[in-house]
Amino acid sequence: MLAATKKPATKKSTTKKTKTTTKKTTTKKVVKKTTKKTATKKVAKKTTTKKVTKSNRTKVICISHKEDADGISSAALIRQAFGGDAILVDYPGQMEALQQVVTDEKLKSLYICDLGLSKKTQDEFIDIMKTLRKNKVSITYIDHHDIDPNVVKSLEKLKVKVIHDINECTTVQVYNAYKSKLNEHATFVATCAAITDYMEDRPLGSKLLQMYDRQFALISATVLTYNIVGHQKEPDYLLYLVEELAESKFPHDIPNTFEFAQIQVEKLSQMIAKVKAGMKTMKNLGHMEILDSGASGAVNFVMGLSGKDVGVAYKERVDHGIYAVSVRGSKNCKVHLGKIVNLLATDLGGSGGGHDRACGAVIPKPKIKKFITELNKKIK
Ligand SMILES: [Mn+2]
Repeated sequence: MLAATKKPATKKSTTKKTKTTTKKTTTKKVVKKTTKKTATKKVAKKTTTKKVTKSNRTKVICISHKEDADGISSAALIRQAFGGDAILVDYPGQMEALQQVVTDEKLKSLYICDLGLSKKTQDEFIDIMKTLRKNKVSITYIDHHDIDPNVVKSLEKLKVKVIHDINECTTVQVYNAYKSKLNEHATFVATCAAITDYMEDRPLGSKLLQMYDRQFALISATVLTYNIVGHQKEPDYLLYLVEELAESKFPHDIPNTFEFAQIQVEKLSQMIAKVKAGMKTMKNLGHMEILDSGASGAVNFVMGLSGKDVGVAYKERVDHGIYAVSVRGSKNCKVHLGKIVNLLATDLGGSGGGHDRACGAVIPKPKIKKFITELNKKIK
């Protein structure tokens, strides 16, 4: 307990440091690059108006997934290759972030990483891309979630660069596309991302893992993941991780990461007992409502301990009137859970989707039982 109370305190102090440094350095960098320009710009702004705003576009932004090592590592490699700032979001927060950047008159190029689209979001997504392209913003969409082929067509028509392969994690694809702009350490960042996305056995992912001692890569990926999962409510810490990875730090070189991982491991071990006590089963799945942690941290235990090939964990987001749902399939699960959940969630007024054996959804609170019973029917 002492350790548990001690560590977050040190963490807070580092986070605070980064709170100020992250923002300052990033803004400083932009200012540095454009000091002279902005000086003249400001003057120019006063006299002319629209012509200037066009040439004003200097900003690079990467919107990436904040919940796992693949999203954080993608943002880190984009930062190493192109500079700029990251905006880290979860799936439901993605559209809000896009609505925000679309109004940014300084935006020059936008990278969108590891954020799948669903039936519910894809039309609005394309509309926002249209507006950005009208403003001559260059856009690169890099992902590995299942995607509607018509969306890819629409994006390519708009000259959005689409890098999409369901067979490699996003960071490996970022690495592969931009290796000439990245240093050697980027291979390690990509390896860790592949491990956490269960994709270190894929053609590119496995080649990267071969470069490193397997156990060293596994412990690094795991510690990184636990630090990401345990800091979901501290956006500045997550941005700090992006910076440190972009600057070629190993997870063990980032202060307190192993100590923090130990706290997470202890929490997870308590989860095993809770899941054993609270889990329910249906014919084809195990499910459980989670009250005091994230659903995604519990879902693998729900699947594993239920003895079923599909596990569902759901947590209420009280102020939103919804459940955040995580779904996992075992290796024996032969259906594409991401596709099924995308359709089912949309039918129930929510949204969702993802991979064949790992996906998530947002479900309106009154529909959660229906979601589980329907999913149970659809996966036999
Ligand atoms: Mn991913």
